[in-house]
Amino acid sequence: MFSKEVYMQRRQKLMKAVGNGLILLTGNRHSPMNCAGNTYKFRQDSTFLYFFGLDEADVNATLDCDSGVVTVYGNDLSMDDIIWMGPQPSLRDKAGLCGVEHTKTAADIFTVVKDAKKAGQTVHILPPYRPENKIFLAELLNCPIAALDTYPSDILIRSCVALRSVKEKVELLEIEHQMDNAYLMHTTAMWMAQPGTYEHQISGALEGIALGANGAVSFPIILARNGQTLHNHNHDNMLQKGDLLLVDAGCESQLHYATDHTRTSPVGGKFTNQQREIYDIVLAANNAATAMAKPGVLYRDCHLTAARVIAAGLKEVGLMKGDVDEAVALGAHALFFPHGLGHMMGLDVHDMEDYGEDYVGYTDSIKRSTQFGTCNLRLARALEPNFVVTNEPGIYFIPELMDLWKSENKFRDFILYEKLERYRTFGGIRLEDDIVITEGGSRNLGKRIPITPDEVEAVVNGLQ
Ligand SMILES: [Mn+2]
Repeated sequence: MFSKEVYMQRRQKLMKAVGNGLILLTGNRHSPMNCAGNTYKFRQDSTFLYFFGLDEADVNATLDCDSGVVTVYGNDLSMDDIIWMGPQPSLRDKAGLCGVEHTKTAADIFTVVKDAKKAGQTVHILPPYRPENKIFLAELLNCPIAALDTYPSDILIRSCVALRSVKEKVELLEIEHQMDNAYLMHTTAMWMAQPGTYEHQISGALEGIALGANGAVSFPIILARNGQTLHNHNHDNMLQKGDLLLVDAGCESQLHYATDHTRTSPVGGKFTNQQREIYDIVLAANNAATAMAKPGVLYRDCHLTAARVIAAGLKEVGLMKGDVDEAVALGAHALFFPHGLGHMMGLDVHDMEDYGEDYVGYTDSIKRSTQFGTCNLRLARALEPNFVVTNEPGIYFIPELMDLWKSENKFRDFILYEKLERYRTFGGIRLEDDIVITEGGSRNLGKRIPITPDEVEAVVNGLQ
């Protein structure tokens, strides 16, 4: 945990920003995997971690903006619990670690919320995402589960976003410290990218690195010779010489801060000329976006810059034609780059996505595009110092999408469909870094994981 002052200050800021009412924050519970006593690895709710740091199941909290009283609710262990799970500090002691003086039993929260409602106090909640918490909140607020959708508090969400978007020094240190494990995961994947190796052998090794560092993966690993499938979680294939292996993976620190990188390696150790040509374009797009990222710049403009670098590069290779700016404005590049440039990262890999993507990445004046491709951009708003964001352009050859657009004669003025045939089995390339916005620009977090084609080949060949 951070020092208790960190959590106390965050809670003060939150109560001040929300202004009045009772803020109700739910921690997570254990979630059964196949029976009640056999649970998934516990993951605390990120908002709860941010304001309390208490990394354990079955605790909840209220912050009374009107009286300033903060209370943590939970039960101390029974002798039976201690026999099975060992002794634990009392709830009072644990609450003390994050600077909370008031503790009550788990059941007391029902009375507190009921009394608040009776007194006409607004009860602020965040959008629940776990079924167990939806049931709990429905009981607590005495409303049907379906009606919970309309319940979350706009001001609470906005206040949490405002606080969590700007990373504190202690958070940046925690994230940056975790980058060594991210580096090890990705260089291990490169080193293992050999013919005859199965994808799951590599994903298993990477997950082991995350767990072995007393953390966890920050999201299910995306690892595939079929990199054109953007979120590929099937790891059944055996790698063959000449394949491209796309690995999008990250780990969580002990305090649950995420990393998220993507690298693409030539199986067996040598990019073909065709692969290297496309790789260089993606790398140029990544570098251009980082060079441009600074306070005041819309991340949407970084995304569009990356898209223009991609369109210009594909024009040079002979797969696109016409005016690059026009092609990107109309969305023709999205055949090859159908996702967004990146997202915020922090306690969640897609930071605060449980609040709703638009709250985090968009503002009242910066609205989400409806155009295919750009509509998937998670972060479009203006950057600010100490935002942590991912930069992850890619080029993919998705046969089904190429066939569909060709049959529809879509963007014939910009796309040379006949030339695309040679790329049907190419797969995809994505290159993702984690960057922090500084006062005057941006910088990579941690030592940059090998990324130039020469560097990557060297690692695959065991030379680095
Ligand atoms: Mn990402």
